[in-house]
Amino acid sequence: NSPDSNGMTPELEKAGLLNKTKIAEGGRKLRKNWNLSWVVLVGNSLMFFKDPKTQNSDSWKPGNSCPESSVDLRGAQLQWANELSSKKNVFKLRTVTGNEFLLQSDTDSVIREWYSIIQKVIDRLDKE
Ligand code: I3P
Repeated sequence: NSPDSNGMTPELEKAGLLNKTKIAEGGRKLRKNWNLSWVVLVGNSLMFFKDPKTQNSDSWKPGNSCPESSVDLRGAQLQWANELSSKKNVFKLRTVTGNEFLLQSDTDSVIREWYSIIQKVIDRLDKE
């Protein structure tokens, strides 16, 4: 059941702080630039916020500050990618448009929860 397609407000699935770097844009490789990001998963979108003041679970709602970037999870691919970084607990998210992000947390349980909930959303969209 997709909350987006019937006009209902999508639900907040998860929000929290992760280290993030974009490593490709439209298939073109980028130089890594790791930053702490407030990450919000709502409906089919993963949103990244820069401003620490936006770090609450309402930050994605209309009227609040805009995300730095937003990723459509439809058709996206997720994989563990510890070989792509000297950091531990790294996974890579690739969008259909060829944008690639690495996400990381030093806390094992935190990164596992994010991996699993993002994969769940991707799987749900694949079945639609
Ligand atoms: C990069 C920076 C990154 C590092 C990256 C370096 O150097 O140290 O943190 O990625 O390694 O190139 P610079 O600041 O000069 O751009 P990790 O922390 O993920 O290892 P890489 O080139 O092996 O990806």
